[in-house]
Amino acid sequence: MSNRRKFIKNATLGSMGLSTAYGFAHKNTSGIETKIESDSAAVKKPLIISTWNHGLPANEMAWNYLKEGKSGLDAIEAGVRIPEGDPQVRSVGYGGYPDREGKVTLDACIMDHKSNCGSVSFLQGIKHPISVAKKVLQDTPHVMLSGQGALQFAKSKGFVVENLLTPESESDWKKWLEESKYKPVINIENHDTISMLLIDADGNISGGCTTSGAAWKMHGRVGDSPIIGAGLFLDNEVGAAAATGLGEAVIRTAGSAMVVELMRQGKSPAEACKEIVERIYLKHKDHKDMEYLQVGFIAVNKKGEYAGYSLRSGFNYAVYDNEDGNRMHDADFKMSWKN
Ligand code: SD4
Repeated sequence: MSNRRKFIKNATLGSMGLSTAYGFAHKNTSGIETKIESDSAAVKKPLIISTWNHGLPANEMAWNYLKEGKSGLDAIEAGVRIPEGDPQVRSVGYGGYPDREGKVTLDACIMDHKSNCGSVSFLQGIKHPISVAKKVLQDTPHVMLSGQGALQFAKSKGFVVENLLTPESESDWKKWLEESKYKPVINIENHDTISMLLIDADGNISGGCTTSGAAWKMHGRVGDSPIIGAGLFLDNEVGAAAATGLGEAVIRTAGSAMVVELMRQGKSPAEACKEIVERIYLKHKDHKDMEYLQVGFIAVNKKGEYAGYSLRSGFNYAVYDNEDGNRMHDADFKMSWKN
């Protein structure tokens, strides 16, 4: 059956509360039992979930790709290219805030249901790092390319080098220089990283993540977003998770990988996201980062159950499925910004 026909069939079955057969309680490829209950009636697919308001247009594009029968990987790439190319989105791609030296440096990664991954970090001058990350996945024996090497690779693949610092971002940077205080104000300084997770019509999971990182970071700083296991992780037998927020805290705790492992042990996406946010809180409550710490996770399991949860208020995410279309959800959170 063509992918397009499968998409229509599964979307129809999904809306009837039915689905093609799925087994969830099984030994995975490493022989470890995955404690996700067998429930062939509950698989919700296709399903797309993305961080922040810019997730809505990104989901829309990714959904159209799936509808046309394109792969999950292509849909992720096409979806997150929307905020990457939008100069109004000041935390991703073109128009993203620069580092303290006025350089826009970008991080991105992408992963498919076979655990193939591609990633670029500290990449400059390329508007769509997600597409370079996909090329790393497809055309190299590696997972991650960084800095000059990533740029050299991008150029060899025909990517055009351009100035990504818009006049608006340059002027904000100059204003910041007057005081030069590093204090990332996540959710307030505009929207943040886009992370996208999806289940395609076959029930296969893929994910991607792209960002300009923390505004006014040190030159050379790389966050969690291009790091498989930190900013993004998935196991096609279990589910997927992705992060937004202060990358340092997510790296310290291997955030997304841990959310997926908790789901493997039988936790729901909501329980798994909450537990890892609690853990991040406990590890950081006496840390210097606590004053401005925000982290948020989105997660989806193989059944199509999904959730978002953040340390502090203000995190939201976009979900697209056949039943309810494309809409925003406010994530549950541990505390408000005043605590
Ligand atoms: C980073 N996690 O570079 C990214 C930034 C982000 O919400 O997601 N901000 O640390």
